[in-house]
Amino acid sequence: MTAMNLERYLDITPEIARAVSENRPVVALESTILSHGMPYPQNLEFAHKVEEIIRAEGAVPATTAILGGKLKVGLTADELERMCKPGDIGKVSRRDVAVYLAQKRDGATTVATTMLIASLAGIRIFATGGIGGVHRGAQETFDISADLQELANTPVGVVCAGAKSLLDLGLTLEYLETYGVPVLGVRTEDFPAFYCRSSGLKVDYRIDTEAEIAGILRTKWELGLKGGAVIANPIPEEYALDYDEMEQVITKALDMAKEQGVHGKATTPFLLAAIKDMTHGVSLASNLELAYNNARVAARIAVAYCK
Ligand code: PSU
Ligand code: MN
Repeated sequence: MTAMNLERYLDITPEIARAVSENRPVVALESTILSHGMPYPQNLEFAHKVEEIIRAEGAVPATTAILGGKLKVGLTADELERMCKPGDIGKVSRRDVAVYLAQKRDGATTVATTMLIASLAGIRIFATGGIGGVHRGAQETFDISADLQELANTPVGVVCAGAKSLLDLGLTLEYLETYGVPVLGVRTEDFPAFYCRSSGLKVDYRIDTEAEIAGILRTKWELGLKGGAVIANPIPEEYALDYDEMEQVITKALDMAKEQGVHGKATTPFLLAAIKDMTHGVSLASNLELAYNNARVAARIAVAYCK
């Protein structure tokens, strides 16, 4: 995207703008995980704590959102609250961005949109929970998250705990391979399945240090290769959930979605909420912890990338 009049739309806090211009580490964060992925008020507590974790590692957090006709990079406490309180915040993927800006609607950024905004702001590293991917049954529904095309095209490294197995993780990895997106395992050979340390599938490369990951990203972009990377960081052992139990819950959630005719952009939030309800909040605790862990690793990669 060659952006003209970018300053008309991009609103970066002075702290983040300065860090980017001085080549100091910055980590982008998404807001769909807040508005549509977690309940209030746990999401607000999470939003602050995840930023503190990034700061403690010596990087600057940059939570993104679309507010008042601007692509926001860095949110005030009031703005974080706006993203977290139940209300009328939309879910903004790439296709929604121009509509939300032009109509000054307020929206939460998905992985795809956060990558887009981060790259416009000069930020290379982004921490989240899980990425979207190829949905089960995509052969029929064509439901493939725009996150994967963003990874194919936009130069941002995304630290995540893999993806939830409500997706077809095998097809998700095939898709990433086709589009030239490396999948790097953080101190693991296994592709993690969000709540579980392994999906039974393998990452492309196990990488043991944040510095090596930073070096791989640098090499990719110095070569002018477009697109990002999936940096798959498994949930800490003590918070991991049982794979077979989660599989049962997920299967039930998928059946409910089918019965109720849920489709399109509503699918992922519906499934996330159903899983949370069925696990009585146990999944929420795991979700919080894996995201903190991703923020910590992302900050370390960002620090190494700026050396
Ligand atoms: N997966 C999760 N938690 C999330 C999401 C996905 O485990 O919060 C969110 C992310 O913002 C991701 C988006 O980018 O859902 C994907 O939505 P879709 O499948 O509609 O592209
Ligand atoms: Mn979809």
